[in-house]
Amino acid sequence: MLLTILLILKVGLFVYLTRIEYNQILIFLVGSLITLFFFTWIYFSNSNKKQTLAFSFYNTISAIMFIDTLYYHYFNSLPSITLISQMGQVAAVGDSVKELLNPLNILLIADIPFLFIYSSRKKKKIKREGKVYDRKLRIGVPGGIGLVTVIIFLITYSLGYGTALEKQELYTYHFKDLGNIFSSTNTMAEEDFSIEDISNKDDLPLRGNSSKGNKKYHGIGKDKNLIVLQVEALQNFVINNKYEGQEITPNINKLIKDKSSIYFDNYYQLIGRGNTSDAEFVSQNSLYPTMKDGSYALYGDNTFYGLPWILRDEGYTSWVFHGYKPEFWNRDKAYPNQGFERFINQEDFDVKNTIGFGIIDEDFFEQSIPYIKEMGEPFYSFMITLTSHTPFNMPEEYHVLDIKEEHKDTMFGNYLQSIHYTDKSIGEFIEELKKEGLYENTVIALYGDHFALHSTHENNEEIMTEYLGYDYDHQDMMNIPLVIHVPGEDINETISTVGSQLDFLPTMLNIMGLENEKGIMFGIDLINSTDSLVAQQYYLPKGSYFDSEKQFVMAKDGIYDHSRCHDLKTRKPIKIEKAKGKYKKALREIEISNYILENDLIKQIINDSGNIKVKEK
Ligand code: GP9
Ligand code: MN
Repeated sequence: MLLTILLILKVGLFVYLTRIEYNQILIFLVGSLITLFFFTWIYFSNSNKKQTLAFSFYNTISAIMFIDTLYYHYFNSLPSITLISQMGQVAAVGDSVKELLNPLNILLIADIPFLFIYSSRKKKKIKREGKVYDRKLRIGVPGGIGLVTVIIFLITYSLGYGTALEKQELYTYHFKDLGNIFSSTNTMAEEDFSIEDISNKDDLPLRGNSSKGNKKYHGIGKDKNLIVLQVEALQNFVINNKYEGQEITPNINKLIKDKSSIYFDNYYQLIGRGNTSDAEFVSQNSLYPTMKDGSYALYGDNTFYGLPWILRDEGYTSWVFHGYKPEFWNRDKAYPNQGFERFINQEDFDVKNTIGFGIIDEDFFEQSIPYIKEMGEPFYSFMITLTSHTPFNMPEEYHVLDIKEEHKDTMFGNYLQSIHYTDKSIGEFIEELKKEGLYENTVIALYGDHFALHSTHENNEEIMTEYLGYDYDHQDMMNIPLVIHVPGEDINETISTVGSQLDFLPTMLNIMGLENEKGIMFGIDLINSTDSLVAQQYYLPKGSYFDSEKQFVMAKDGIYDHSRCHDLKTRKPIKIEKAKGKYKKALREIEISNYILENDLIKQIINDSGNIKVKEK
């Protein structure tokens, strides 16, 4: 009895912690009934192990709830069982996981040690009493509860609220998740798919980013070297901003002010489970990341035709630089297929000074210069920084900014120190390029991989809202900067077209005066098009998007009427009917991109000179 009551209370806590907005009572009721079903099934049985069974069930469900709520707090969705394969990666970012724990989460498992004593006493009592239930009770009680549950399910589905249970109710979600693993390999059934879906250029911007015609800034970087800096956790709010009178990123700001730079201030992250590595993948290939695992982990062996390959076809040498273990995120296996000829990693550097993950950014940049020189010209160096990684703890000697007492030892305060440090190392790197005579003939593109300060994490929201002077939400959280510097050009401007990492490749191809003749791109050239679609599926429910005028957030329960939409600038609500067309387009694009990855279609396109052979409807 005690275990049943406690677990039902936990079902209630789970509903609260996963911030279910609609149909809470229904979801609580179904969760409680299923709990009751399992307990009555166990306790009314005549098994002599019933207490052990009940206690194991209790512990398992408590542990699942604990993991779910922890994950939910960060990702705004429930985790899939497939994530078990990512456990190693989680251990590596362990520091950040620790920061997620809060007392209510811990409550979900804190009682287990105490219940051990209760359970062993209960075990003896059950043995002593030796009660035997007759068939009527044994089957009747759980059967009756099961029947009521089934009827509730049937009614819920017939009213069109099935997804509310599938996406939010503890047991239903995990049963469905398990079912998905066994039932499908493709997210998109072949009968739903026709060759036109890929080749119809009017409908989708696939392969539609031809750089032909009179395009602004077309080819201004032609034949120049290219350095792309992907900066760890560089958010846009620090750019051109001050903290207590101190410039946070003076060196990046200086680059932005340069007459030869373009700055994109409405640029967004577009990552999935692969985090940093997905930011790389999406930016290089203009494909959506998979949500099943890191894109490099799942599709590392596929054929691609992104920036490294396109530049190699133009005679460039393409290398990638990152100061960490080569196997992390499956980079060592994935990079050759991405088109990188060499991966300069932790093993190639003299790792004397480390912060957090590995070699400090200053050493990373300094020691990369000889390798860049070794590449010969024209070169493409893709460089991924590391030091400004969450939770942003650096030894005192690296702290330069004066942080107010109230912000000391907060994530916000530590982040400012950390990103200020990375900015300094970027400044030094640029100076070094100048000294080496490399700056004048090299295009530099710089962007953040993803957010630093999660809006629901610690007291970030409170501090950031106070700092910014308006509510800190996902929109600001996912906003990262993109800067492109083309030496010798007089082009200084800020472009506010809404875009994401998906648009990086087409934008860069326009700058470099190149075309993607073989591959497929979902993005747009942010200099010559304003037809934005930033379709998120991580941190926000799939189907959510930003476009040039609005932010649409699909409802977590999968019911369109529960979704929200607001004007990007005024933040005033917009009627959700207006958002439906692009919502459908977002889902369709993501499905097609997944289909391309799952079926390694770019390989087919390249091998068969542009033709795609897929089973027609
Ligand atoms: C490690 C680094 C991790 O190689 O890329 O960053 P993360 O993916 O955790 O942001
Ligand atoms: Mn990262």
